[in-house]
Amino acid sequence: MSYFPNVPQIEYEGARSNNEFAFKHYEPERIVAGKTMKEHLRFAVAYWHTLTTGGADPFGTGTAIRSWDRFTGMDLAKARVEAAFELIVKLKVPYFCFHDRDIAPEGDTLRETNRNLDTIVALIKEHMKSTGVKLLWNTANMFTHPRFVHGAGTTNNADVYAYAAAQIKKGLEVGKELGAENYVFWGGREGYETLLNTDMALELDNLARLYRMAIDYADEIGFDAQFLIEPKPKEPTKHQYDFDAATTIAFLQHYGLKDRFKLNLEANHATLAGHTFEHELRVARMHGLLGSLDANQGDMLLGWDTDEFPTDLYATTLTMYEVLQNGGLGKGGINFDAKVRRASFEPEDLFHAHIAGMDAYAKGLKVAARLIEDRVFENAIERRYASFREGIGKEIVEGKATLAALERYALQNDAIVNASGRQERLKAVLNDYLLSE
Ligand code: XUL
Ligand code: CO
Repeated sequence: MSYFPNVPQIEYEGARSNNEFAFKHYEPERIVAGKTMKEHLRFAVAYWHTLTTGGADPFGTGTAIRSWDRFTGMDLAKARVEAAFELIVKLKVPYFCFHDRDIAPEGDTLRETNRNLDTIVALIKEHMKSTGVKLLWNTANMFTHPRFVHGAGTTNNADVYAYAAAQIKKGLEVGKELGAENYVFWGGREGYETLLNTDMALELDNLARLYRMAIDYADEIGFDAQFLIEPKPKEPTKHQYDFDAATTIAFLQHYGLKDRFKLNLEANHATLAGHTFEHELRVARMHGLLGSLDANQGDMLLGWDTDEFPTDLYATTLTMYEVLQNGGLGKGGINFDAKVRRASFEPEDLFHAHIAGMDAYAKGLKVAARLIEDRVFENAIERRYASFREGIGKEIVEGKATLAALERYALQNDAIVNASGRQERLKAVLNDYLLSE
């Protein structure tokens, strides 16, 4: 039985193909910059957006036509697994990601909830084995249920904190069972609405304590996934503690957790923080903490997380530029944390959306590889900072300069000469590369 009878296996057909169910740029086995595209991009399907949610927004109920929705309860959860693997295999995506609550419904008690989870995890494990599809990461949903109204790791209620800890413990066991390569913490409600009722210091200390417990338990059970924190500045809370890459890195440094975590960066979260995606990647890369990506795009005119599928070629190119300069994503990958629009409610739209995103990233990879090969930006940057490779600049960089020495130099150096930054020229060159690839 097929959940997507109208969709064939998706294959690469090249840029001139007008087959709507074909890749135009994503050629999984093609070698680019020393590795296959598949190895570079490590795509993942996000279970929640693609299998679980149905297009509801604050003004209307779901619109999505999903043939598995004729089931309910655990039957629905099981049907979703079948649909998920059909979609993932047809799209040639090597990985998927999920929250515990995406794949199995909550029961009346935590015990029952865990039993539901175990049943679906066993089913998923069989499908992973027969298809070769792997789990990029799993995570715990500690934000949907009303118990998390005040947060999970940063709640004021110790009973809720304990519940969250139990959920994470189970999540680590599930991750180990399914061979997850990473484990993600996104601070769904880890933030605050008003400082008037908030003990920020205690909340942050408690969050760090929870992370430490997770590390200890993963070590205890021999789960060797890379831990990832996913920054987001706001939504659902007014202020999220993992605001952006820099804030999260400061947190990890402060609490001595930097060696065990990396960052899972999301494009739309960067937009909400007032950054470009490539800015977030650069900050993480500088600190050796670039872990994985949640690929999507926001809308510059909207102030919330629209989670659109990524189609902006400038963004995918500059993102892949950072990824290549990082030497790849290691255990991480590119997870489509993206949803089809509410009006794109037909099942085929799920394929169009993923194909669009995969092709946009594939194109970005190819263009970024050529830009790096030709040292386009490297040469420009090298020239721009040449003054720090000789004379007084070299002394500054080598830590030999003092204020007095620099004053002596400045006093006798009357004619300061600056050179153009050539921004428009560089943007034109970027366009040339994009158009000629
Ligand atoms: C929410 C978001 C989450 C995380 C996983 O904005 O990005 O889906 O990726 O909890
Ligand atoms: Co995300």
